[in-house]
Order: sequence, then structure tokens, then C-alpha cells
Amino acid sequence: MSGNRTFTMIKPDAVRAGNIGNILQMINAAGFKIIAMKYTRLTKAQAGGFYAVHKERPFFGELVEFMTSGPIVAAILEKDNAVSDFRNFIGATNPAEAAEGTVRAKYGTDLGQNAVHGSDSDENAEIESNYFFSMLERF
Ligand code: 3AN
Repeated sequence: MSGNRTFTMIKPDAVRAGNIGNILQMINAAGFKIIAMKYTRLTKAQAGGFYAVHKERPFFGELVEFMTSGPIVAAILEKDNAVSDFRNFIGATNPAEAAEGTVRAKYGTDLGQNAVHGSDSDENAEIESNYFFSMLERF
């Protein structure tokens, strides 16, 4: 059975471009309820910890650099089948390959600067949510 929560970040490129409001609007219109939300800027250590699974990938340094280049919005979202519905909603990792109407097709620039993050499994949704939010910050 699939879970009903996922974790997202609006990345520094989308925040810089003034798209927080547009993306939150799309998220709500797609039926996701916001359970927790935070506007913050990651340190290199925090970004490195979040993306630890990609530590050995050639783009890891670039990824940490980018994710610490400005503030982000982190949120926990609730909806039936949240993880896979949200991945479909945001589109492919590469905005050039993302389906029309998805968040990354609309607001992403390239493989790194792709506007939003979405958890890839229920297990990672839980881990990533716990990385950003305590129990007291969820509604
Ligand atoms: P997704 O976020 O769609 O699950 P992953 O898990 O393949 O994609 O990638 C994790 C993160 O690394 C994403 N935020 C993505 O923007 C970034 N990334 C993936 N491939 C590259 C690349 N070739 N160059 C720079 N950043 C990348």
C-alpha cells in the first residue's frame, strides 16, 4: 500500500525567479494539502546531508553549491498516493523531458536547476520530512 505523504522543496532557482506563489498554487490546485512548511537557506553541511545518497555522483559538488545558493521552501504534503502523484505532477528530472503542464516543464531550467524536489519513495519521504521538521511543526 502506498503512503499519503511526500516531501518537497521549492529550489533556489524557482525562489529567485519569484515562483513560490505560482508553485504553491499549482500544488494546492492538484489536491495536495500542506502539512508543514518552512522558508530557509541550507548550509553546505545540511545540503550535503540531505543529498548524501548522491555523494559519489559527479554532480554532487554542483548540486550542493546550487542548493545553498539561496533560500528554499521545504514542505510536507498530504494526498492519497502522494509520492507517485507528486512525481507525476512535477515531471521528469530534466525539464526538457518533463511533460507539458508539469512544474518542471513550466519553471525548470536544466537538470540541476529544476525548480522543485519530490521524494522518490515513501521511505525517503519520511526520512526527508524528519530531516526538516520536528513533530511540533506538523499540522
Ligand atoms: P529527482 O530529483 O527527479 O529524483 P535525481 O534523484 O536523479 O532526480 O537527482 C537528484 C538531484 O540531483 C536532483 N535535484 C537533480 O536536480 C540533481 N541532478 C541530477 N542529475 C544532475 C546532473 N547531471 N547535473 C546536476 N544536477 C543533477
